[in-house]
Amino acid sequence: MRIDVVSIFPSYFDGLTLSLLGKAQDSGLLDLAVHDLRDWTSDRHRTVDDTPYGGGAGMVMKPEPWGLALDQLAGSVAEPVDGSSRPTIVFPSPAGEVFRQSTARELAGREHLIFGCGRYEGIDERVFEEAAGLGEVRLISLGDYVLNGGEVAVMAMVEAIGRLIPGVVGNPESLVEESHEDGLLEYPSYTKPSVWRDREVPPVLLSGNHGAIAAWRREQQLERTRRRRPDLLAD
Ligand code: 6SD
Repeated sequence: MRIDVVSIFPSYFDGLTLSLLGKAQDSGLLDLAVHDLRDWTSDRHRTVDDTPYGGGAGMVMKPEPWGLALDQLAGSVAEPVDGSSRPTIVFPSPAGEVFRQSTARELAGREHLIFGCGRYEGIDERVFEEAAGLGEVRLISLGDYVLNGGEVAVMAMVEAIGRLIPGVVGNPESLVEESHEDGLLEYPSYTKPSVWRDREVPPVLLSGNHGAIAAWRREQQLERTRRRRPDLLAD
């Protein structure tokens, strides 16, 4: 999978060279490139923002650098005749659809993702219209809170998507037993020692009875979900 990220703070993404996603890049499973939006400016000050039409507080990201960046990056991957490699272009936004595990699964199936990180009061609206001519545009929210820009949201999305690329997580069984994969929260985990500060590991886990362990874990998933996330069980 190819992922391009465009930001005015590319060093935010240095952490993506670590751990599992770093290995995925070394092994060629993930081709990740982070770009500085200012590379598509041409003035002396490498300007990416301007005052908003209609007035109001703050600055808005100018359309021209975004247009040039997206033209170049959308055209950077060879296009099969059927057009199937048109990229999916994601802009994080508190006004977008909520990012879920199902969204991560869907986007992990794409050949080419481009993430555009807004800053200031956001990006000139015409950039989204223009991007729709280059690929599928998705405005996606990490959750119902406001960040200062798209970078942290893109970090989270790239990590959630990247670990679903086949081969990135060493033991694929660890992908199916985690929170949100079956609509429930994950069961609790324990390791040695079996007693720590007078706290015992639930005895069923030491019983060797695999049927009883599976039943106990299911019950824990249901109980936790009822208590912490009743919205996941509603319908
Ligand atoms: C100015 C942005 C881009 C500002 C954001 C996304 C979520 N879920 N909260 N806040 C956000 C994204 C804020 O550019």
